[in-house]
Amino acid sequence: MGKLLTVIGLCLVVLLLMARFRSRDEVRNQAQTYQDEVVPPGYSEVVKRSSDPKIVYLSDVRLDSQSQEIGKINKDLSFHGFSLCLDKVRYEKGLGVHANSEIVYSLDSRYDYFESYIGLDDAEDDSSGSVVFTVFIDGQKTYESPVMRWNSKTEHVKIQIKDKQKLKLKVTDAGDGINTDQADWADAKLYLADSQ
Ligand SMILES: [Ca+2]
Repeated sequence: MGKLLTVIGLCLVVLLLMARFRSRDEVRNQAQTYQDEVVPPGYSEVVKRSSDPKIVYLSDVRLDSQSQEIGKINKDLSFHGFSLCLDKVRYEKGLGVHANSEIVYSLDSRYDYFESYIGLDDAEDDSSGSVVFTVFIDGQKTYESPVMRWNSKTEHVKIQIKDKQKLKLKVTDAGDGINTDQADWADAKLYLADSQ
């Protein structure tokens, strides 16, 4: 009887160990699948999160208000929930939006610069999507992009915001409707003022 209990006990231990290793494999497989989903083939260049303490990513700060004609604004993912990708470059940080969208942040004189890379997300390649990005600082239009389509080159925006109070980011449909107007504020960030 004692031997039988020992054998049963050993079998239980083996079964528990097998289950543990299987669950680890499942987690690994899930991670691989997730990776495969979010990184399209051919995307080797990645703009990663900076470790510079002066940099604050918009996707990590509280926004004042947001509105979007369809769906929700995504943080660090495209509108459809994949990696933010512009011109075959993948960005770890940023905002995935869809026209027409508007996001407002309080600056409270805390920052020196706003910076971002912008464009129609690569998921919309060969589509009829078209958007215009606009940046307002304290109610004044400070930047407006050209009409950006799937084959437009990524635009780089860097605006001084020293002593400013409000930042508003808009993406509009370029006047032809919002069909496939999936756009990215990639690597969108603020630089803390020197006195911070
Ligand atoms: Ca459009």
